[in-house]
Amino acid sequence: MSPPRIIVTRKLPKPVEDRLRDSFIVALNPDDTPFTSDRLTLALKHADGMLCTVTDLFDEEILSAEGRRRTRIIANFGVGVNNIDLDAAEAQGLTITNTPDVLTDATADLAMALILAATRRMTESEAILRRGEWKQFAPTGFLGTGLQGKTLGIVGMGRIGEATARRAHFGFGMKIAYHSRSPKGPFDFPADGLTSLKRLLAVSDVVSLHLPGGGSNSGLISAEELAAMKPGAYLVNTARGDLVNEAALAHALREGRLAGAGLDVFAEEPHVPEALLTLPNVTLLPHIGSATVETRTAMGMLAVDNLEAFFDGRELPSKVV
Ligand code: 8YV
Repeated sequence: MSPPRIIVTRKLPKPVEDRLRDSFIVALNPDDTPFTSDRLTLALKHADGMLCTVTDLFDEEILSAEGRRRTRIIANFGVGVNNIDLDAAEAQGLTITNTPDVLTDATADLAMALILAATRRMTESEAILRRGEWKQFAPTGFLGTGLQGKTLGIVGMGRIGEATARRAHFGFGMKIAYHSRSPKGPFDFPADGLTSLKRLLAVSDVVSLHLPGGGSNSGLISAEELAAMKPGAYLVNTARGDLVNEAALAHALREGRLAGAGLDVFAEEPHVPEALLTLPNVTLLPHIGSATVETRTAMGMLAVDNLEAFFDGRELPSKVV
């Protein structure tokens, strides 16, 4: 029997591509041009399996397009699967997998980096230096906020939320409060679970988002929630951009109601709203939460583990539906 045909939508780390070549008849994407929806539709007709990522939008229309669909599994490179309509996939009998765990540390590291960047005004002060406007050291210049004894409010206490909380508590002496849909814990650090999101926002000096995007989570942090935050607090988002109303956030930052923010994700990537780009007190990163050589390689390997297990008829390491 000939090996399954796999279509890979983006360029992947070399060890991952080498392994794909060994195990499958594989079509790679060496020039890394993102697939159009027509190309995704075509790929579903020709491949037994696909390895895709956050830039590939598998909506209901694509997943249930007329004509013969050959694909039986979509292995998503990423823990978040909001780029795939899971109900439509399930209705079509498609298997969907993701890449949890392997990116927990890298993403939590970046959340911590953004917490520090925001509270220590790193983007704002570096921009001043680069413009040649830093005249001299000043005892009262560029004063930020210390983290010790402050409260970090985690929204979504899953794997990445917990790893961020652990870093903040043990590394920086922060108190941890959290809000999660389902009961969590026990943890190896003290953490105050709050059933009300508004209450969490009201008690936190820094709020960090760690929950999936899409569905009912979309717009979770709107003008009302931002208004519930402590005056002078900070917001960090390494999860998904659609969780936050970006216009309302820009407004709160411009008014100084919030002291700063750190964003690694945006509602309509790669578009970043002008209202955010022109603000000094927000650090803006191009979705690099998991972007280390080690992590991106491990993510690719886990996606291949899923594909191999599927076609060998073994249990899948990380099945979503
Ligand atoms: C991915 C992420 O690298 O895993 C996720 O959900 O946000 C990132 O770590 C990126 O989204 C590609 O899927």
